Amino acid sequence: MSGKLIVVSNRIPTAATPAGGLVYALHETLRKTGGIWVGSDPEFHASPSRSLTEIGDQSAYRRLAFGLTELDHQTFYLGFANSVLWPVCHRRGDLVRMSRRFEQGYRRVNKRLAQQIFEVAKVDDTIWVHDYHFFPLASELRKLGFEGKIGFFLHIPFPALGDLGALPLEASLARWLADYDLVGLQTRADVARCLEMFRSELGAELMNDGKIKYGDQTVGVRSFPIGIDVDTFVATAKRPMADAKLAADLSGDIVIGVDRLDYSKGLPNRFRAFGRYLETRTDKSRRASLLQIAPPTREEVTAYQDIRHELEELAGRLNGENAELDWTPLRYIHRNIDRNLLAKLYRIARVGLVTPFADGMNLVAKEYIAAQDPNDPGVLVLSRMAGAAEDMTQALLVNPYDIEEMSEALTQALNMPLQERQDRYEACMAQVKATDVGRWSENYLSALKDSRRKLSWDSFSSTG
Ligand code: GDG
Repeated sequence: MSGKLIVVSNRIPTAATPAGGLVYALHETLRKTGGIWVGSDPEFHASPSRSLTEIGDQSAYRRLAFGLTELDHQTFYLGFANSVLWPVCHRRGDLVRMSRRFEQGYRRVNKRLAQQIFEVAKVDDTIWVHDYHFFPLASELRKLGFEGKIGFFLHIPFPALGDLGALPLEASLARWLADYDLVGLQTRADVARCLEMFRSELGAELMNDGKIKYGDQTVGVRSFPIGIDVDTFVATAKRPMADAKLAADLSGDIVIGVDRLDYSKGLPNRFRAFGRYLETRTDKSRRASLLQIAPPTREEVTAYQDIRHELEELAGRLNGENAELDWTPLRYIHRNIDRNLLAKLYRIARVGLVTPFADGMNLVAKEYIAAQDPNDPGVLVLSRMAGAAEDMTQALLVNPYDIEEMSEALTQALNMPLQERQDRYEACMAQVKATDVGRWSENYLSALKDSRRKLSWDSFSSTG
């Protein structure tokens, strides 16, 4: 890469070294390459500034924050991003809330951000844009005359053609994405849906090299399945739990679920399936517990308030009907817990229960596998609808709408012989290692470096 790397994501990490996950991987990438990370800072909520503002640690790379007004927050973030695009991409058209103000806010923020980035970007810089908040960013940058490389990575599912109909007419994902050099998606199924959209909306055609072509433009569309920082997670999970009392309290058959409290994660059906398992188990002396960690998210959006109420009611009923004086079948924790503790909880749990209705990838599935003791691993029960299921085929794959099937999978997982657990763990772990997040960002950036948006005359002649 000749110029500098500019990463754009909705939130910018403020800690000198951010803990875990995608944010950590991008931090590590920028630490090596140098460059700029652009994102919003919640502290700036009330005081938007016209130019990007330096925040946090600036030693290895620059962190530049953009501000959002209260109106931007309501219309761009809570509105178009999370009440239109998020439900459309997660096949929940019934939860879409339409408002012209949302569209205007989304366009306004993307346009303003493009201007702010344009002020700091040089033509040989590479811009890497993350997620659904910024679909139109490349189009806005191109309008300003930016000709350098711009890549996009979508972390959530790419919507099916039928679901795209729920978007306002002005919001054309095809036109927006066509202004990127490389569109990265999580899975091969996402790529197939994206190609279908390009064909149908722009009459685009697929070329031999996997790029798509329309008019005089090409755009690369490829899957880059995201993963976790495997070595760090394995090392953390291995360390013994500092709190001996907590470790003793958590003895027995623990089934673990860890999800932001989002309607896409399938939590009510998970609780129902666990209840069904308790009812149908033949050995009533066996007392499994579901430990569900579900930190709050987007609490200002009505659909998130509704799912919280539904879950609280279900949790109360499940414990009321099944608890004993000395046994609480469901522990439901509605707050964020420490990442190091999380790794150890995964390791203790006999089953990892991951049952989203739709999910770009699902990193919890990969974290659960990475945290296991290879000599005595637990079992991953995984929704077929999670992106992770495309490659982790040796998990116990379930239909998240089928309570009976999930309950049976729990019985199977809790009774699985050691050899089968080890075989399944090894197959899943091979996939977790193959998609390590460090390798993911390297692969993406190397593909972006080799990509080229405009079709030149020589590539016309080589493809006939
Ligand atoms: C989006 C896509 C895609 C959760 N609770 C706590 C906590 N977490 C951590 C998990 C995991 C992360 O949050 C969640 O990642 P997921 O991948 O499961 O889901 P989304 O947040 O929806 O992420 C998704 C991902 O982007 C990456 O591309 O896989 O499909 O929807 O790392 O461990 N971490 C801590 N305390 C908690 O209480 N410390």
